Amino acid sequence: MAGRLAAVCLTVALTLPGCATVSQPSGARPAAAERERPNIIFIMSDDHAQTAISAYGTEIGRLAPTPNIDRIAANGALFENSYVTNSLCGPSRATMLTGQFSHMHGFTQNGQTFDNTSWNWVRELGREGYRTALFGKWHLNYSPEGAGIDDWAVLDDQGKYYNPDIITPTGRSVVEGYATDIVTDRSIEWLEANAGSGQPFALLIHHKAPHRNFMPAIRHVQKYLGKQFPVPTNYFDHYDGRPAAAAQEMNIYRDMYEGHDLKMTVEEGADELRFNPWPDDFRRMTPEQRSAYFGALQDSNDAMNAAHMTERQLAVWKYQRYMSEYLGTVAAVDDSVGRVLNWLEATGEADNTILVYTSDQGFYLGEHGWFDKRFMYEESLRTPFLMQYPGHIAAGSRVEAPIQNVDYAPTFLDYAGLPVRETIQGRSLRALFEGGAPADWRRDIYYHYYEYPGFHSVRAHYGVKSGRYKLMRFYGDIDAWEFYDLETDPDEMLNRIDDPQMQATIARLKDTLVDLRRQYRDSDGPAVTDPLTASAKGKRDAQAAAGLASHAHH
Ligand code: SGN
Ligand code: CA
Repeated sequence: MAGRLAAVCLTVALTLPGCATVSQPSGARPAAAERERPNIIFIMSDDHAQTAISAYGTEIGRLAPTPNIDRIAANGALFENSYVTNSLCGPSRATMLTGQFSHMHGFTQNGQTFDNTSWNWVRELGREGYRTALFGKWHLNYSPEGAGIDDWAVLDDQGKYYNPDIITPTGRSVVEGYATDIVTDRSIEWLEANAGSGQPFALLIHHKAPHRNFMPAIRHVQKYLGKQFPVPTNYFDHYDGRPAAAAQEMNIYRDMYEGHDLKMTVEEGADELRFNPWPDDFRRMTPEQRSAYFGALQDSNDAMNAAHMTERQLAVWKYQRYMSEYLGTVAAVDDSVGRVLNWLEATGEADNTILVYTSDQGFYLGEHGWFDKRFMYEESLRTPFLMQYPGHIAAGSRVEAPIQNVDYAPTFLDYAGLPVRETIQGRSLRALFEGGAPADWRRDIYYHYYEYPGFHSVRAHYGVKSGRYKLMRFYGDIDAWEFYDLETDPDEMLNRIDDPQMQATIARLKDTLVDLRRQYRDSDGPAVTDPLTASAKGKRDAQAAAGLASHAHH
């Protein structure tokens, strides 16, 4: 209770002069001046869907709760409308560091090389007296060398779940253990060594999980095995009227690798895996890890092989296996968040620390039949965002104002007492906690995805989300507009671009899109007013799905 009173005082200290002295246990807190400059802990996972966090009130969250991530929502704020600008790892990370859209920082697609010497908020805080560190996935190039971060140890490229290669300023080595735990251990060791030095700190914890190929820690392999998760109603999507959606290659029952991703064996009693084009993920495990991991799946695999399922039954089985593996990896991320929160609470640093949990983008958990991300449809456009700062953000807040990952950099600058740079295209979130969204807060979300051709064959597109409506333009070899009313069609199944009743709204959204592209200075891709050129039909390789869908009606 005393802690809570102290927290309330922090927000009103300026107006209630007596307050600041009321509940200050002598010597237990940093000096008043440093209290103005909070520590920052930025925890980001990779591909974590909002729907897989229980604080978001979802059915998956009920079946696979994330009690520690939920603590952040209880201590602070949960953002109900948090979006990315380009649903892909590298572009998203560059956006979070720079506060710019992809076309401005230049990292539009994975595989490009980020210029580490570009301005980023972490270096800026370091220059102003913060101790800074990053542990986990970088994925913008080989390492953060030159990015101005004091201490770092990163996973190589996408990172491996077991016994990952870790790159540090002094070289590279294989570290035995489970990636999420290794990254957490390093982070807590760093906190132990650097917190309380009188300098504020900024620590970035970037997990690999729950990214493909979805390998839980040994302790979690069976956590959700056999649990029945609700199959999305559009799992067997027909993709009618959505040519780009029909042409993707990110379907769970068609494109997922049965060995590499789903760890399915070839036959009952066998331990040989089905399609496994990148054997390194399993080969690098120790014999003990391998036998514990696959041993835990053997009965489930044997039962699957013995059942001789129909194509449709197998598609549903794959969804359940995917959920079990994906959510199993989330369990260790949640453990990690718990360890960091426990550390903050035990050391008394919690009151002076901003802690954020987010992901580099959202993810499909079977909606439209998919895994992966990239599309501007809701499940990958949305990303989790939870933030606590006791005394400054009211416990249990729910923020409805739409935010985007361009807002993180200006937020951290703001709280560190630094001016916002002109190059930044987002806006500090601080006002949202202090009196609510300003009248001129953004209403419309701008999005632009570029990586095509590429993994999973998602066509380039840009678009706007404006309240209940969404308008997108796919371009390139599929040139097509899509329009959705999310209120009547939250699953985005009905493209109403040709619906006569919608033409006025569509025209209004096109104008908004023109304005946003001008405001953010994006001239990549066709202009909004350019007529469609290529066939809108696209490759209809959704036949397998359509076949399964019609099967569903019998
Ligand atoms: C890897 C994955 C893809 C994923 C990309 C991008 N394949 O290439 O499924 O879309 O990463 O992910 S994998 O089997 O090699 O892991 S991102 O998080 O980096 O954007
Ligand atoms: Ca990612």
